[in-house]
Amino acid sequence: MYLTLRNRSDAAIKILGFEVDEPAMAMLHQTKIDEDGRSTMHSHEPLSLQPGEELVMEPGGVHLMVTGLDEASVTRGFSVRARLESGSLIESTVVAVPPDQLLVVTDDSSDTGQAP
Ligand SMILES: [Cu+2]
Repeated sequence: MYLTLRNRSDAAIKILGFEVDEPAMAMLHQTKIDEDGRSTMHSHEPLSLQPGEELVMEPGGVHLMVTGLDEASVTRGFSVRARLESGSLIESTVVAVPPDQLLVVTDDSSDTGQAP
């Protein structure tokens, strides 16, 4: 999954990880291309966002790997929680969109992203 994260606070935040409802699992991954041109995935370090910083996840970079989701959750949407270093959880509902319908909608709805 490719999410757009924005730090709207005036302090830096660190996201230690993401949680979804069991039995599904979420992991932060980083895609890397090895010497043989193969694409491999590694778990990513905690994410840090400076005040006002926006991170747009894109193919080939950081992504949230979600496994074990049932079909209904994929179409209806499901809850994703970001666990911050401060101890708080930020919850958001995510609806999966096929890549050919990918449209990045931000809160101020002024910019749109393109499909890869
Ligand atoms: Cu992955």
